[in-house]
Amino acid sequence: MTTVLDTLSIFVMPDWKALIALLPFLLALLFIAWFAFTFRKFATLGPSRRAPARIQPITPASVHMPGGSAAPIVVAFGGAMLFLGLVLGGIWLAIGAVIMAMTLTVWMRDALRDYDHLENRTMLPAVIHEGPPPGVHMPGPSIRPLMGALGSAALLGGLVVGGWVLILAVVFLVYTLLGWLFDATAEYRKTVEADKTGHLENIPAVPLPMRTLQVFALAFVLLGLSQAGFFSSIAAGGGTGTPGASGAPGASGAPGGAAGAPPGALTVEAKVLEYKEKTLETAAGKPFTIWFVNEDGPGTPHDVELRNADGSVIKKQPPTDGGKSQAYTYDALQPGTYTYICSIHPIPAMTGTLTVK
Ligand SMILES: [Cu+2]
Repeated sequence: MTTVLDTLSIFVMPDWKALIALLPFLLALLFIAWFAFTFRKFATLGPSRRAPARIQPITPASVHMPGGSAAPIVVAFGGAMLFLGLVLGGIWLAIGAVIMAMTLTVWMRDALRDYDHLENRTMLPAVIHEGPPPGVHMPGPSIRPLMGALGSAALLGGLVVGGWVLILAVVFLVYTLLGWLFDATAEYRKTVEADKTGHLENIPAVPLPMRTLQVFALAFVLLGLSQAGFFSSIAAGGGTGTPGASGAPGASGAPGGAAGAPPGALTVEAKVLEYKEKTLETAAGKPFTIWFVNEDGPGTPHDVELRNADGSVIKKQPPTDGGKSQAYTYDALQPGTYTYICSIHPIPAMTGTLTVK
């Protein structure tokens, strides 16, 4: 009877929290269904083809255009695998990077084949126009979209890492977008002019700003390394040998490490977006302290947020900026397993398990 009542209660009084947690899965299912539907629609469109019946595309005389290529889709898959690896970390990152590199190689092979094809066909007349044919207006090639893509990528990276890298990314993106805006304004002026003269002229092509790109690239690399604590570890390594080589906790090797820790505290160190200690242990029924050492550079804050098995936060803690240390105190806990995680970078590398016995 009790079993029957228990089973019925699920339907009479549903666990709303669990149901809401299922929403993302429901959305994912909908998405997959929609994708399958679209895929089926395209797959069944037109007569079905059995390999290898594909007709070699023949370019009409005087026109050069590469044929259809699966490379962009393959590379998109490689990109997805790489991002998955970045999220899952560890061996998955290596697998994702290898798949990405392989898909890029596929694209390069395609491109090389295109190029060879072009080389062999010496008969192909190369028609070089001075500009668009009369009566056609087409803006010239522009470097702005590529720089916009670079800026967006830098911005996303900056949002993860924070600090000066983020500021630099914003500066680069603003620089790019302003340039794009000026180009667009100049194009618009030419169009207005054309209304009077009846002749539309392209704005002069913008050369690739190599020097600016080089300066930004160098600044990104230097700031990124500095934020990851690369230079401070070199400075520390010069004096006392490789940091952390002595291994034993409490050794004076770690820069600014366990030195200031309160007695009996559990130490957690973070470096390059990763906790060094991924498992901790403490006694049940006793208050305890986590001494947190952030060995990343200033501008890269981390914290140690202790969570219950259901994901609820036990005590909200302030972040610790790069190069600083902080004691996170906790009240006594029941025996069990708890998760500690960086609430700023909730990735597997910044997640650990606390066992309370
Ligand atoms: Cu963090």
